[in-house]
Amino acid sequence: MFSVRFALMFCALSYFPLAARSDIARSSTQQSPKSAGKPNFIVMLMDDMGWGDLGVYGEPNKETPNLDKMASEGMLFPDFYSACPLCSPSRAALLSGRLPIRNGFYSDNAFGCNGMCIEYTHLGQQPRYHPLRHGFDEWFGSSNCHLGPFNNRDTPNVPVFRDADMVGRYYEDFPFNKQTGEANLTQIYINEATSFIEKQVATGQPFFLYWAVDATHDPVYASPDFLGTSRRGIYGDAVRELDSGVGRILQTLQKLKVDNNTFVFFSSDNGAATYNKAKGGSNGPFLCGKETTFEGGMREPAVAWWPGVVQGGQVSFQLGSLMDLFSTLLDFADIPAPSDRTIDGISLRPALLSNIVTDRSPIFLYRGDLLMAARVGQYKAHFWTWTNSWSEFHSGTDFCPGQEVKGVTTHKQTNQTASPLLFDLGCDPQEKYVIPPSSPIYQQQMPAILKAVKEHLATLKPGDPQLNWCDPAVMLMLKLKGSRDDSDKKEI
Ligand SMILES: *[C@@H]1O[C@H](CO)[C@@H](O)[C@H](O)[C@H]1NC(C)=O
Ligand SMILES: *[C@@H]1O[C@H](CO)[C@@H](O)[C@H](O)[C@H]1NC(C)=O
Ligand SMILES: *[C@@H]1O[C@H](CO)[C@@H](O)[C@H](O)[C@H]1NC(C)=O
Ligand SMILES: [Ca+2]
Repeated sequence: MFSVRFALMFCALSYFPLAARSDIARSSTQQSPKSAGKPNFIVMLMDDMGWGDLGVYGEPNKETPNLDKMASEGMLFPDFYSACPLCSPSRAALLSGRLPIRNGFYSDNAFGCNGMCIEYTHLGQQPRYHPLRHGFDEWFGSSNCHLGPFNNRDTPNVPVFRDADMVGRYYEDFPFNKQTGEANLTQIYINEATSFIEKQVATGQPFFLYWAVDATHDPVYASPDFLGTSRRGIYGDAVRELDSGVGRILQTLQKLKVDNNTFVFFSSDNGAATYNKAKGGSNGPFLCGKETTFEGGMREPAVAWWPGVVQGGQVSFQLGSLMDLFSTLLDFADIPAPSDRTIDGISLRPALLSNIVTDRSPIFLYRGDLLMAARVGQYKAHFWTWTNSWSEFHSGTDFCPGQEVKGVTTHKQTNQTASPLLFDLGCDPQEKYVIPPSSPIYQQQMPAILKAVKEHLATLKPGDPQLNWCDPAVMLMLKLKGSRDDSDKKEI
């Protein structure tokens, strides 16, 4: 009987409300035995790593020799998006192929439950959300990540699991030095990944490895061999260590001679956290960062690698989304996509195999249940603009440091629907120059965008919002940070 082994590394993944459960895993078990030619899949998903953090995208400190090599041997996607500017909804979309508004990973008081809350609210602590109940055969990691230290009875430190068993807690059994940023977690995740691959190759079964590591998410960390080795502090150290992990995983595939039978895709769940300023990552030329629907919030680094199948040294201008990985993996695995629901992803097969660009429905950029913007071709229209509230901004949290664009990076939630702001991302990837509504380009492009949006909204059936509720145990850290308050939620 054919089966694929699924393994999940690390955090972020009890993100499986019922509607977003892993369809990939479920449908695979219904397949007929044709295992001989089945490819393996590895999705490497970084946390808050920005488009501009890779050498191949122009980061000047050259911290990513392995990723740069991966790109030179594979295909680079400069126009690739996440499905949400925040961790959890973005990840649920990747695993379900569906927009968060459909799969339920959103909050319906659009600007209400604030960004951090969405990010750190994991409805996955109940047993029913365990990855092993959603198609994964193995799991190492935690349903929450990068939280704490809590260290008390009411809010104990976050547990780490190996499969069904708890193997310890962050800060206690998996030490993390908040002063120096020293932690050996990335090394653990690299070793887990390579030993899973070795074990799977030995059994001859195809596998899917979801390597969702988080060293570039605050609190950023690195192990002793990498601490202090980059030119941009601990963030660069973390990037270097993750890059070395990418190298070790690819080398393991080569050593085991399964590289030409393994599709590897590298990306990130949302843009770099620009509000961390010099301690956060880089979104390259793009506007603002994490939590926003400007390019810096959702344009992601993306590299595909499959020696002998995906020709090396290519750049694809395919407009892509993390949700496409769902459809692409099903396509390569020869598994029909579920027909009982709308799938937002498309298969990237034509791009990967023949560098053909597929025309697709727009990339929709949501915050909560509010459609903020849409990209069609190289044009992007903003229907709403907002960065963060004035009160949050005045207390020091700036999503767009040094990048204010008047009338665009607004601190009021501004309804632009009557005259959407249009940008040509081809000549203005920085979203700096609004195209005037009176211009021929505007009059030519806007009707097509509005038509596509109208069709999208007309048929959209929102899932039950599952992120309105915030677990107080998880929210404690936000209280400690003290940077957000209730008044932020009310501001319109
Ligand atoms: C990381 O591993 C090194 C070498 O094994 C060890 O000396 C160090 O204490 C570990 N650091 C942490 C924070 O666990
Ligand atoms: C991969 O390469 C090996 C030789 O290294 C070859 O025997 C095999 O047919 C190749 N597989 C694919 C899918 O190209
Ligand atoms: C936004 O503006 C449009 C066009 O003026 C209007 O139809 C819509 O009701 C507004 N939405 C909200 C929530 O105010
Ligand atoms: Ca993230």
